[in-house]
Amino acid sequence: MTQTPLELFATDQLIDDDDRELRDAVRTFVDAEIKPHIAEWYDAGDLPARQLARQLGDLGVLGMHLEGYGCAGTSATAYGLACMELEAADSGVRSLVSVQGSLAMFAIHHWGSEEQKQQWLPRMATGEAIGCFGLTEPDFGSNPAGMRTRARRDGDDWVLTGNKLWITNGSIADVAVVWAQTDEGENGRGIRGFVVPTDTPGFSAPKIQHKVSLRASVTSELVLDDVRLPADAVFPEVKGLKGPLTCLNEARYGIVFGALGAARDCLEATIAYAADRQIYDKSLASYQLTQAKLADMSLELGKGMLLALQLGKLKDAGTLRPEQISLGKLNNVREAIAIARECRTILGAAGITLEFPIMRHANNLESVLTYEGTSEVHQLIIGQALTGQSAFR
Ligand code: TGC
Ligand code: FAD
Repeated sequence: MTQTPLELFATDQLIDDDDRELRDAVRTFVDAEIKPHIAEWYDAGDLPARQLARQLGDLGVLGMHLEGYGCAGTSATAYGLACMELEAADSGVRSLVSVQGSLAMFAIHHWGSEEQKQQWLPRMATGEAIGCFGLTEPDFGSNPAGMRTRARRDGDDWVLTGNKLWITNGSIADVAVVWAQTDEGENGRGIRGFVVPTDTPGFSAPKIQHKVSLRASVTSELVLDDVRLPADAVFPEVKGLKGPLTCLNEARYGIVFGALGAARDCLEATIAYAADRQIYDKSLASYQLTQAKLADMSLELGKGMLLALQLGKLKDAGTLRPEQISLGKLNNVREAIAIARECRTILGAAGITLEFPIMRHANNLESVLTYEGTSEVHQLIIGQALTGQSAFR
């Protein structure tokens, strides 16, 4: 009798009934509404984001682990498991949900004024309004403290000028959370967050073309050309990098689970392919070298799942620390990409087409390895936690 890799680890026994039920609902949605179309969307370099956001809102996954304002208020573990199912379809779909829920909505929920929350969160939870999160700039990715986007006071107003790059959902967003340097502190300490309706004069968001990774996702530049905002557009309390980094903790946590979804999808497709593929009159699955690869990949998938569930437990208990999230993001994305590439070898030439999900996942995972903190950044965060010494600069 054959088993799927995660059945072998019996990880379902570690998940409570409510979380499993939510996970299964997301899986059913993904199987019916996303998987049949995803290769086509990827090929076209686009996805029907507006319609999808509405469907994801109906499913209840947008800002699902937030409380109030129309959000579902689920456990963190349930949120992680939802990310896993979404990324089993495509990292671009998980990105849409991560950026909406963990970055844009979380930023407003955690740092916003009551008026900002009331204005945006209910519509973002239903998918009627789409959000993006602008931190990265052309010259400042891993080191956001150096950002050049400026926010200056003009009377009571704020005026924003600068450029953000590689911003998920940028061209389709109704609202952008934009982080900008003010003159309220040096070396990143004056960074503040702004809630920018994207129809504000001076705001534009051209779409980045010709990506060969994360094609089923909208990635954009944000251009802020003297964007004038009222005094109450700023997050009232938070100053410094702590503002955006608190949001990144949330999105990185989702990726810990999400990356495993992509890996699981690759492995399941590969096991099925190997069973069918005949080589020298025997199935490819019956060869020892194939089985050794499948066993090693299952081991890494299962270990990654145990790590993700442990981090979920810590997050639900309210004790999860950023360096622990880095352990999960570093390991699970690194292993997911290794699994995707190894699976591709088992499919041979067939592995390079969109008929199978594998090369699509492998290409997507190149972005996942880089965004939300590169592997090197997470090594440095873990290194700092272990030694007490910062090696960033
Ligand atoms: P450092 O001096 O260490 O810290 C500056 C201030 O921030 C606080 N802090 C944190 N707060 C909350 N959570 C964390 N994880 C935090 N890490 C640091 C820190 O306590 C300090 O606060 P205060 O009050 O004392 O000022 O900062 P640094 O300049 O040395 O930066 C180092 C580092 C590595 C933390 C940071 O630069 C980093 O993480 N770089 C990577 C940037 C990144 O991940 N960008 C992601 C952009 S968004 C994105 O990619 C979306 S992809 C789409 C998708 O998710 O699908
Ligand atoms: P760099 O920072 O230039 O890094 C280049 C290399 O140098 C990497 O290998 C890095 O690890 C290494 N490096 C950097 N610092 C050190 C160091 N101290 N020591 C040793 N090595 C180092 N950003 C947003 O703000 N919002 C978004 O919605 C968003 N979506 C994205 C979507 C996609 C598809 C992609 C690809 C990116 C997205 N990003 C987004 C940007 C992403 O967060 C950045 O690409 C990432 O933080 C890395 O920055 P960078 O690309 O400028 O690389």
